[in-house]
Amino acid sequence: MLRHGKTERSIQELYRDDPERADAVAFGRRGALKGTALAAMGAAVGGTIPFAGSMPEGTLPALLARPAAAQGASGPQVLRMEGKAPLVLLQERPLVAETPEHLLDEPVTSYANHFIRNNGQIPEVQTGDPRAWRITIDGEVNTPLTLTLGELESRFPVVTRQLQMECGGNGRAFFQPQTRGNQWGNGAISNAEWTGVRLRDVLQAAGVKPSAIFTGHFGADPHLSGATDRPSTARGMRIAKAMDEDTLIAFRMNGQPIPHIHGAPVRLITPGWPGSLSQKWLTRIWIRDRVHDGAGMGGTSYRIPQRPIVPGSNNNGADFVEMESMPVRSILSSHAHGTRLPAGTRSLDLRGAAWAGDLTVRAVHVSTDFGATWTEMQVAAPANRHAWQRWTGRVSLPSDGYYEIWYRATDSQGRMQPHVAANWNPQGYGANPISRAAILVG
Ligand SMILES: Nc1nc2c(c(=O)[nH]1)N[C@H]1C(S)=C(S)[C@@H](COP(=O)(O)O)O[C@H]1N2
Ligand SMILES: [Mo]
Repeated sequence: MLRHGKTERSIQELYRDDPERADAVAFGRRGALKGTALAAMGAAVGGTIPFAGSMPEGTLPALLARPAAAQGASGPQVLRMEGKAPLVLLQERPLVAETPEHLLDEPVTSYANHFIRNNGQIPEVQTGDPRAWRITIDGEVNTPLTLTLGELESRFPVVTRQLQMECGGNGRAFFQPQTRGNQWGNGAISNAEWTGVRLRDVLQAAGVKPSAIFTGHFGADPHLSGATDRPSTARGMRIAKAMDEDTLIAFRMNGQPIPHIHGAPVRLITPGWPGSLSQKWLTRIWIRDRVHDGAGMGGTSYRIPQRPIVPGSNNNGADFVEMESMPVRSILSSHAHGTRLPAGTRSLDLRGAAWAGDLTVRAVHVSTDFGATWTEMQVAAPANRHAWQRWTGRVSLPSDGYYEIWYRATDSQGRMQPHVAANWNPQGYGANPISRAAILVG
């Protein structure tokens, strides 16, 4: 915290409201960043800055500028829930918790480290046989179906896949100006192993009519207000994505029945598209002859501008488009942001993951000198389509001091994570800027 006038505000808050002022308060006038300004910055980050010469002017060191949620368990509030790691609690009601990047070090995301996102209340835990749970497929189909979980499992081929699920708002905290919604860092992502049946097979059994263009999803979670006639969320997708062989009606996560908080006993998994399309506690799929108009559809909900709009401006989203495949992103999982390493450490073995919605990741690069030079990492192939890709690599450090690990991925179409969050939109979707983790040596 930093004294500023009569009230104490965090440098993050000040930076958000008035970045130039924050920069001046923190470091004095930067100019060429030498002499006292450089010394002040070094004092603020706890070490000399070997690559200060290539630091972009007007940028706060990552140690001070990264969103609270990205700073792991030192952040404001920690989730306390049985079997769960100390995730960062972003909201209690509805319950929302982010996984700090360094806890995403497992190739397959465990229950303990899986993020949580709810829009409504958490439904009551079901008693009795989960195989009796029913889902309905209706609307633009020849034969509406009501199937129990037991029937789903016995009638259709059962598949197991590692699938990324990422909240549409992942990275929201990187937007300037701030947008409404949970201030996610990069941790609203998982790559669990899901077992279920293909939605496509079930839709084919029902017989999709030519008039079908969209799905509409419903779950058993009550609206946050408790109103029983309002679904907490009811999103939908283009039929083509519903017909993708990786879009599953899932009933096992990592070989076990799906834990309650993650949608027991049955949920959708729609990998690579906004996580909101992975309906938990699934009860019904309504096949529509128009773009679905349920809760969380239309306007600025999960919709993004086709042409950039003025950041911070009002817009009703009328000419926005649905957010579909998520943009390329990388995480660093080997070192927590803010890690201090022993004096004399001269190289770092780095690890992380990267993914790009329906696409794959072509490359991951890391810079330790504020982007002046970049080192290419090794990127493994995905375990299967729509799984994330793990990356590893080594960087060397010339001396003790304050470093930032900058990491960025490039997708299979050559699109790279941008330097700052781009295509600002009112509800903050799709922010995927290059990430910066602070590391102190000595
Ligand atoms: N029924 C229901 N399904 C839901 C939600 C919800 O609030 N209710 N939230 C969605 C959102 S926004 C996301 S990002 C994912 C999160 O899944 P998780 O809590 O298992 O991580 O679930 C989706 N499915
Ligand atoms: Mo989400």
